[in-house]
Amino acid sequence: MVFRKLPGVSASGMGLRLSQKFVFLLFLSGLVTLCFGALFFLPDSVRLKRIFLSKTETQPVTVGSGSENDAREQVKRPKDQGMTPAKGETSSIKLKSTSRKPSVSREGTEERLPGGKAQEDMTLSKSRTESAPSSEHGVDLDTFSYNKFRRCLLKAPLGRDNGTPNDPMTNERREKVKEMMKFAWDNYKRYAWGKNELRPLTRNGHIGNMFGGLRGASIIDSLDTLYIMGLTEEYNDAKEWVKTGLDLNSNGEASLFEVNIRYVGGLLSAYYLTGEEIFKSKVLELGEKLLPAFNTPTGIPRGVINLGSSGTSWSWGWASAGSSILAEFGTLHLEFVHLSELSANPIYTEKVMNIRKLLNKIEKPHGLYPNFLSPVSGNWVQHHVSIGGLGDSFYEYLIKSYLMSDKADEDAKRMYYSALDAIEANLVQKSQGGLTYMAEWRGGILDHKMGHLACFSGGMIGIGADDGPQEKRQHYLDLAAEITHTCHESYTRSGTKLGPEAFRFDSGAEATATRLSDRYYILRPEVIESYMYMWRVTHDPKYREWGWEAVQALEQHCRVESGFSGIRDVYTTNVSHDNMQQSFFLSETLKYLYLLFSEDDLLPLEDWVFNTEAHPLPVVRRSCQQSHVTQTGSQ
Ligand code: DMJ
Repeated sequence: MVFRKLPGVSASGMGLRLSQKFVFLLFLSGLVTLCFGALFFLPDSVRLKRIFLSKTETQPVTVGSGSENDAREQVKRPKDQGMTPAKGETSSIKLKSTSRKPSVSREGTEERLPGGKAQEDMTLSKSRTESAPSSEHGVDLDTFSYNKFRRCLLKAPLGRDNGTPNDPMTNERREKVKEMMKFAWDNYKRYAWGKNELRPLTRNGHIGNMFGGLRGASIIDSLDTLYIMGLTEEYNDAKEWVKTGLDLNSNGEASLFEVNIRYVGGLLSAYYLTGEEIFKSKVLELGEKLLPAFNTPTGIPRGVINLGSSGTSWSWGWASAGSSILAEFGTLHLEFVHLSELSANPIYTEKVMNIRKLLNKIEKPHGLYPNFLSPVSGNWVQHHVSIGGLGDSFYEYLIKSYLMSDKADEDAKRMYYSALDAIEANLVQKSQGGLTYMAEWRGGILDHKMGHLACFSGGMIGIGADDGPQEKRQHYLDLAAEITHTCHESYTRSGTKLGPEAFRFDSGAEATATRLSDRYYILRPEVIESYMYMWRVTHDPKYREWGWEAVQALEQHCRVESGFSGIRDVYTTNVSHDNMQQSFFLSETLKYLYLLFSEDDLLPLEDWVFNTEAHPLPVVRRSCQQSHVTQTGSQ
């Protein structure tokens, strides 16, 4: 069919005139303008956004991974819902947008949270009238009330009069120790500020490779010592450096153990003593970086961790068959419980409770804990047992976990006393000269050697004496005193009156080093640590006397023009210095000496437990626990 054009009828075929067409077009364009105007000028509406924006743009930003083992995924606030605000607090829970990019797993796949719910948990922010900073790291910092924590202490942390002793001679000795601290600090500040340790002979700083690019180990390790000694100006300088100089965005390989005991421990105790928010925010930021170390088939962390975004971890090259070290993975409990307490995030406690569970279950040769364990199979790798290096602080943290839990952590208590029974049955020896010592055990064969590191055990057994079976109390006190006596002998039998790194009880030796390579002293604290605990437990004046002998020896042989240095051979008084002022000298050796000459109410043991780097951490009282995370697992 063909359409023909009719006269007077337009091509559109509607039969409209030009003027009519014009009016119609005008009407149409008015209508279109009105519709679009409505879209753009009406109030912002989620519905309209849903229509006009693409689906992907409305998805929440994903943080973390779906892998169960990925620790970073689990850094979230699981218990926010249902929290009722405390009196005086407004609880406006709101969604906070996060600028964090999706993290990428080592395999290179994007990591996602399992569901939107968890995502919401991670971004919940709770605003309160008590203003507190919010972390960029997915945890809120305002769940912990410092005031509430202080009210829960039984005594004032610094005592009635900062622990000033009544008798003038003890006070003079204490002042001497304070002077030593100031001298060590001033020289560090002058020649090595911001580095990890001072090299006092060459007057420069040492960085080393233990802390994965983190700096200022001596500053972090000194914070609490300066504070309790009343070295206010020095403490303020240290605090200022933490604010402006402590950079946690390092990408290096660090020892999980060393970063934990020095940095996490140092920042935690600085926070608990002072209430300064900067310490809390730094320690929570750092704590999160340590979590990927636990991503192993068993959850037993490896020794070395990359602090950068990869979170990769390795076993030490020297540790046989890729094993993890008992004293390393067994020395996290105290700090991690406090990380959970401060962040209200159970993840940290869960990580260390998982280690505990494995160690509790695994078969132990003669009830002993060997030093090497595979993080893959969860089996022992070698049967070497020692209360010194490689094993030491694992035992220390068992009894201290019990004490820090306000004596609630029954598993820790049971494991500690049965380990001690096994140690007594297999390792504790009496020398021909009548000295009690702890030998090392190599698959049933005894090595009659005791390391300086093992000398902490006198103090450990001393503080645990009261909580064992009543009938063994005196026995434990005697054992603690005997071991401390032996360690003191290792000092008195040297020319410098300082003890060697390891001493032996064979081939005619009695508490002396027989190998040249064991003769050095690097300003270690363990012997003095035991004096301090034994003083607190018994008040036998000999411990203060022994401490004073050590002060004099340190002054005579380790003090140099620009700081304190370790020595290469304790048996020669013509000393050769190793040119290193270790950070633990400031954190532990001088702190324990200061406490030894102070009244017991300076950091009373009812309220405080010292981590293995001598950083005081408060007892978490059940009635006062703030995180709702039990120390024996999450609720
Ligand atoms: C410190 O870092 C700690 O005491 C650790 O537990 C063992 N070694 C040093 C001090 O000797």
